[in-house]
Amino acid sequence: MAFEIERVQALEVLDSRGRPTLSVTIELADGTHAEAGVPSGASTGTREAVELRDGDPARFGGAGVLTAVGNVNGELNATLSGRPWDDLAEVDQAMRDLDGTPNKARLGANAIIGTSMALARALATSAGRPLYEWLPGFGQPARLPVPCFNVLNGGAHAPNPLDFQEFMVCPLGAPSMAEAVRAGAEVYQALRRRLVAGGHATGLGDEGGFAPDLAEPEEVLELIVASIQDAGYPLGTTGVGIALDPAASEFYADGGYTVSGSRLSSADLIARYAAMLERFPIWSIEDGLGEQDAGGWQQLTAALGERVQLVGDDNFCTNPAIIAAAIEDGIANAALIKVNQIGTVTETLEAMRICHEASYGQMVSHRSGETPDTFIADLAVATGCGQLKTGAPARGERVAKYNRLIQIAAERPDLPYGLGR
Ligand code: 2PG
Ligand code: MG
Repeated sequence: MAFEIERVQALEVLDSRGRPTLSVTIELADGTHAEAGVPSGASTGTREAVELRDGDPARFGGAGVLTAVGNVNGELNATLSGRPWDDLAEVDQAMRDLDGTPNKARLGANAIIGTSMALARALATSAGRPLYEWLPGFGQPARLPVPCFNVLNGGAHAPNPLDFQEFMVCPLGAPSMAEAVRAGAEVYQALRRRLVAGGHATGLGDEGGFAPDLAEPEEVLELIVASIQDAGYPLGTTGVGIALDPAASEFYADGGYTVSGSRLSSADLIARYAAMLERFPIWSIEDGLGEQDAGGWQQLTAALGERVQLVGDDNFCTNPAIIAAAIEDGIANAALIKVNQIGTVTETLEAMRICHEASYGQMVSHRSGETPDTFIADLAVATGCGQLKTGAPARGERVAKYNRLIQIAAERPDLPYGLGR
């Protein structure tokens, strides 16, 4: 059904790291209002759509977004308002055309994704439907995703000596969404007790996970396994499994990797992961190798792709064309899905469709810089992808997404929970 946009407006607000981001508000001609908060990453892929920052050192150390705000209030508002549109995809395409660059560098992917998310939400509201029902799927029936709780932070998200960025606990065997969130929270509290008992600091990283002074990934994995057991859950598919995001691009340089001071080749790191799979209930590894290391990724996929989910993030950037090429090249078997990495909701859904058709998994994801916006919880449910990572079961901007899943589960008790495979 055709619709008209009355006005698009943006404000410069703060994200969860205290850095500026955009809040975009859309008003439709029928009076519907909707708002969206734009997320922002720290460990970013080089081929991500461009997040436009002002670069004015006098404001926020150059990180201000007033130019992007001006682009929403100016060009985007002028182009999108006061004419009929058929659907979200048509508006998303119009924004891409207006931007005119391949990576949204002129208007800013932050300006465009905020507008796209706000419009999706406005159209759902206008249609009287929850966002998770309104968002168009692509053949996978809706389901409640396994929440992947990032309980221990390192890498670019914490100042500790840990090179691996994310250690997630995933209640694969939970009987329901609410029980899954409970399991994540109980393991998190058990981990806090273990850290305190071990004399470690319990300060938090950017995604709400603990950031103790530990360097060896295996030491962290031992602590997490013990915490899952303390909390009374079985390990692995019947209980709580572990997912890793080493974010290896961040510790790759000059053709090799540096993990807790040791220099490793791609083959060494692959062997290290293989050994971890023997010892720990790991079911998913994201960015196990760097985005610069396509050959290594092929070896990784050939060596471990049958045993574990291998998720491309920095190397895929939620980009439909890049993912399609990687599928051809035998790289990974799943993609991380971040709306701001590609910059429109329509292209995000296209990336997920391409994965689905190639039997690649899809894990919807937050960014390390977030707002209380819960769009990605609805996106994960609507697309039936079965997995959502959105930080620790702590800190408002992370918890908001998990609480939204609990709300959706209560509204729709008919929806199945879990990975769906
Ligand atoms: C990642 C993300 C989210 P960032 O690497 O997967 O956890 O981090 O938003 O900093 O890119
Ligand atoms: Mg990642």
